[in-house]
Amino acid sequence: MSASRLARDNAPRRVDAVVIGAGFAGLYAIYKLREMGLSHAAFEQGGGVGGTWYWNRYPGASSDSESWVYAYSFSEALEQEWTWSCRFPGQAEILRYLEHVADRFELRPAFAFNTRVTAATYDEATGLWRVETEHGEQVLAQFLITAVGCLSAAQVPQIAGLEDFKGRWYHTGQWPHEGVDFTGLRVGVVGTGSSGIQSIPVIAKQAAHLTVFQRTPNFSVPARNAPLSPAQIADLKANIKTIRETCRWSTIGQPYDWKADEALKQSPAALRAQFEADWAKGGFEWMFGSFSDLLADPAANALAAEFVREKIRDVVQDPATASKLIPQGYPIGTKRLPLDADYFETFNRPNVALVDLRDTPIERVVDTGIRTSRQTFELDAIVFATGFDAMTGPLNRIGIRGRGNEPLAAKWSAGPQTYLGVCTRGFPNLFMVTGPGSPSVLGNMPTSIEQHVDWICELLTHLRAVGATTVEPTAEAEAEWGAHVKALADDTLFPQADSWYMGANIPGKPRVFLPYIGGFGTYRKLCAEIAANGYEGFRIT
Ligand code: N01
Repeated sequence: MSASRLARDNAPRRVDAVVIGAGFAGLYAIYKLREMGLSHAAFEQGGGVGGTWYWNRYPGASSDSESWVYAYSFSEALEQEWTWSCRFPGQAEILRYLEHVADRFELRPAFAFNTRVTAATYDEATGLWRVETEHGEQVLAQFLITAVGCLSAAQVPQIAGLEDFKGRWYHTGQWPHEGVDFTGLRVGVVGTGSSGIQSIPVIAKQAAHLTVFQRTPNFSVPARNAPLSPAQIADLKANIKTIRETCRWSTIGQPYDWKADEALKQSPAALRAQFEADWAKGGFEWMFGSFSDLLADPAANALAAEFVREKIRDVVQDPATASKLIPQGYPIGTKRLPLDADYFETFNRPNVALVDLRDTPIERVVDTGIRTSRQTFELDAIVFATGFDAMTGPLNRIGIRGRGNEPLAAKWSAGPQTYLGVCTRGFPNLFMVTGPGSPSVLGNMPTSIEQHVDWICELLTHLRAVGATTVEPTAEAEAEWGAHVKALADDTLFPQADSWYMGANIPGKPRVFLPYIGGFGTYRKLCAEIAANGYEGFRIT
């Protein structure tokens, strides 16, 4: 092949927009870009669509939002034709749904799968993003849309000796697609966040023996999953428009909101009756559709925390195990509240043991298992349910460089700086779906994603309409937004916990509250106002 032909064949493709990620966000972004007639290229690291639901195939993985709202709302036909089997669908069903959406709207052909983006660099001279992939492909694009999720950078702890382990080890967020058969095995699970709390009861039923390595005891609320009856399905479909509209304006993107009442104003009997009634319903509503002071007033929070502690004591038969499982020292709800199916009950099984890492920390992994300061636990398999480098991790690891070749990770070294969680100064025409500083992880993700993608696409339409090519937040707007996000968080109990919301789970990560906590409905209103005022806070050129 001649050199000139080679150069021509390797010349970067030129498109209007590049999308990274084929989960809920990336699929919808492609749908919208196509609708707007913008040319696009899209890359996905995984071998198929699904994002979170492509990777998190651990036993027991399921949604914590009700199926009828953990879905797209952009297509009435889709809402009517898709039928969920139960209240909280499992990973396989959600993945089937996303595959259905990809096929129904012919979104798959837009994506290059098994293709990691290795760099995205803004060229000030041309005003274009140069996006490079692991396979050497280069694409030039005016707009770069990251749809990489908030919880996609899996975190395996740096524990000495892991390479010596003779058994198999797994991270819940990178689960083997062929599944894992734990039958007859001695299994250790490290971590008791949502992934641990969902997987532990299922693994316990399969394994010969399960040892749970717990660093911080967690509060958890029963999910009470159940199949949907034909009558419920008909009712949900008939009312879905109203339900989704309520989600759009609620605090956490769910079809309920805080009650007007405060817990501290209730009589003990009324408080208990309400807590019990919500507990019996299952799901997040127990906390986030409950009294309005639970996450703002320490005394109100303590009432809720004590209610759950009592429930744990009631369920767990061995008092010593119950006492290790009972969370203390941080307000309930300030670490992301898990929903569970018989999590605490699992510790009554004869084949399950709990190791409190606060008493006896892990010293190292050895060839036969995990050694704590007290003893070695012989294991055939280890499951790390140890979470993610949340919100900033997925963006920082892409290799994004803005004006002056500045790496995004360098700009954010003391914590993320964004305007509305969508854009960041110095990185023109970069749009982050559910980026840090957006409500995203504090609510129902599909609700957040649709709002972000719609808002970004309206902004792109606006740019075209006014003949502009570039949009970027001003320094003032970004600083004000950062201060606002911080001030709102500081007004709550959230900063008191060592949570991934605070970056506290990643050694060396700045301690900054990452999402916007002002409420999803408020945020949506604000975004709409900013757009209506000619995109206040943005420099459009
Ligand atoms: O991760 P986590 P996750 N040694 O960070 C422990 C979403 N999600 O994957 O609390 C020992 O919550 C850590 O201990 P500590 C949801 O938003 C959603 O469970 O840091 N232990 C903690 O117990 C969720 O919040 C769904 O002291 C170590 C656990 O590992 C988010 O993803 C399902 C350790 C990590 O908990 C993350 O959840 C699942 C170490 N070195 C997840 N490092 C649904 O919607 C960490 N830990 C259904």
